[in-house]
Amino acid sequence: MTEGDLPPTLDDDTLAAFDRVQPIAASDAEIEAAVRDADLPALLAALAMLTQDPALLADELKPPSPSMTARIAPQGGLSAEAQAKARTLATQALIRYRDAGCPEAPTPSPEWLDRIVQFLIRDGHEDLMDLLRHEVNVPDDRGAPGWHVSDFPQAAGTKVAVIGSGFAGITAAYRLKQAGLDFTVFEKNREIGGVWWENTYPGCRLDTPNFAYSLSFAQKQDWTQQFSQQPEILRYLLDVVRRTGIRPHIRVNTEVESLEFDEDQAAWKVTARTPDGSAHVEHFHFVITAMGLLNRPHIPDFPGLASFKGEVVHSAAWRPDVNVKGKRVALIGTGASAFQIGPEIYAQVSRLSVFQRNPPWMLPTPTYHDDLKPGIRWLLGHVPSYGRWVRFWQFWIGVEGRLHLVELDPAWQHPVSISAGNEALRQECLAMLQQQFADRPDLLAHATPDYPPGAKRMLRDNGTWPQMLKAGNVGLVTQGISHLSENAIHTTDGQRHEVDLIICATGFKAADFLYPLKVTGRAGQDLHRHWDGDCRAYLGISVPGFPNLFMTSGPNTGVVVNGSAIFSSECQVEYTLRALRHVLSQGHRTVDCRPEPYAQYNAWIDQGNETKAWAVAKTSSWYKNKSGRAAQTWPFGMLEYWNLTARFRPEDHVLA
Ligand code: N01
Repeated sequence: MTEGDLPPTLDDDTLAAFDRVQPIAASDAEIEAAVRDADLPALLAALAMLTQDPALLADELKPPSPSMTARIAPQGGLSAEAQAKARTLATQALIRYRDAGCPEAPTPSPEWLDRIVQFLIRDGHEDLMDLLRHEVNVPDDRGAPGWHVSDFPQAAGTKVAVIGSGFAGITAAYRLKQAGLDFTVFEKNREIGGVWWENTYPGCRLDTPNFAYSLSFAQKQDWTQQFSQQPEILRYLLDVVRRTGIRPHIRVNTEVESLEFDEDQAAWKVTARTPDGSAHVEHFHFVITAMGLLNRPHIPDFPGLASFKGEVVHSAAWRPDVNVKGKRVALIGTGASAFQIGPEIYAQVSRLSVFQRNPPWMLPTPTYHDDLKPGIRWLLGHVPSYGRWVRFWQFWIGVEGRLHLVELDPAWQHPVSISAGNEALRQECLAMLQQQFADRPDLLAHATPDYPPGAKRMLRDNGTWPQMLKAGNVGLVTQGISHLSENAIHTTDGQRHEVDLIICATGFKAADFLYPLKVTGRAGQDLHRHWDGDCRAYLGISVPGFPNLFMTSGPNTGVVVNGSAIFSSECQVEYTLRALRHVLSQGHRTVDCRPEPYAQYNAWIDQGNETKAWAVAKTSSWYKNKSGRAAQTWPFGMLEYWNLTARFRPEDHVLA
């Protein structure tokens, strides 16, 4: 899919149009039916904002919001009685709103917003209010830089390069455009979208709800599913690019190969490979990397791989001509990618052999593949800011998420779990496994992880993975791969598995941040040599000695059980714009992080990670680097990261 696949013009090609809703023409009965499907706490909040009716915020309707276990309490844990009352009040409020002619939503006073948050979330919520305004105060883009380069005449001529045009690159480009800066986005692929352009494997979809996995400044109301499929997400990104007007700044088919800091010019010398294969060299004062983290395929160096005569494809490099029909297929890996591919293809192949090293823990998600309920879709399309409140509500539920269940209790004695909470989570997941494999104890033994939940990414399951494993033409291979030959994979038990096609769902070079970009900072220092395989950064964004360079999705910013990567990358971009404001407004040319705050920050991060399941457990995962340090993961809540990046700290930098 490319830009050409979008409709030529829309009625309203603006970002604001994403938020626009239709006036209500539905009957009372239709409204009542829609409300039956609603996420009630979010609907009460949206209607309270719309109508300012205090009855919608009655104490008895306040969601108790129990902590998350394997499951999320439906409707914030409201009793059946409270739910019934909430539905009646919401229906009446919508009917009154319709009868009044669907007036413009008033801008809520700070006191009223405060009251809604007190109802929805908690008392003593001051730390949340900025975020709330960022997320819900629709008419005002709270993430906007709030400054324009023309405010600072000394900053005229400042140029910024953005590397990558996935979610983070698009965010950076949009914010730079709002600030009026001269910027160029370099994209190695022939279209924007990053991983959502590259990953086209069968079954590719989100496993984080798209209300959270979308941009705060582009809240689409007409998602068809809660866990959207790849084409819908790519289409969304294409649409955002069009509506933000950043397309003319994007150079596709142009891969940045190296960055070299030029002290004289106080700028980065950017060398990029152009579509005709020639090198393009240009200086930019600032560089924002938006290269993603999980996009450089890792294909294990299996002995004999080169002698294999069949086809080999990596999940993230799927080609349209790969045909699985009637073939003997090997699926190597049982991570998030394999989990989506296997169930999608097994019915088409003659034989599917799934090569598993470690089974994943599965989170029960019965509605994983379902369309959004019609009532929810109707509410999203007709109730102003309902979608934003759903997003904020989901953020709140997920802000700590399952963090409390993956924290080590040093006094806890158990061969697998690491705390009482972790054991409770394990038991919940075990119960689901036991139920799903009740008829296949042989598979149950192999599908049961021997490490604590949270040590690796937990995968969503609605029953399709177990169903696939039980199919007559599917075999689970748990012996290690010893080597490959012309037409077979050989395992360490001496078995030979004949295959025509190998799908490597074997993950990415996640520990090698910015790979394969060559970055040469001050005094000729090479960033990869400096890191030596153990990547670190201040706030996940900057590294001392590499001035004017800002990363998104950098070291220790990956969220494991509590949030979305899109949220973090928006934090990183908004922080970067704050930093640029400071530098440009003060007439500085360079900003370089000081070594002490960098070291302190990383010590604090390491301390946080050391007590988490992903660091404690011995099992392999992409969260850890070769030295065993958790270099990818953010160990705290998302609100903490938001607050940490909300302010640029000049005292932590050398400004010159
Ligand atoms: O990769 P992975 P992934 N021999 O690294 C196995 C995101 N994502 O592409 O578990 C045999 O998780 C390895 O085995 P083990 C998401 O953040 C999101 O699946 O290490 N097997 C493992 O089973 C996810 O976490 C979505 O023992 C080998 C698998 O390959 C991340 O991307 C969808 C092996 C690799 O799993 C990565 O997921 C897809 C070897 N030599 C991905 N080497 C969404 O839905 C590795 N393995 C948004």
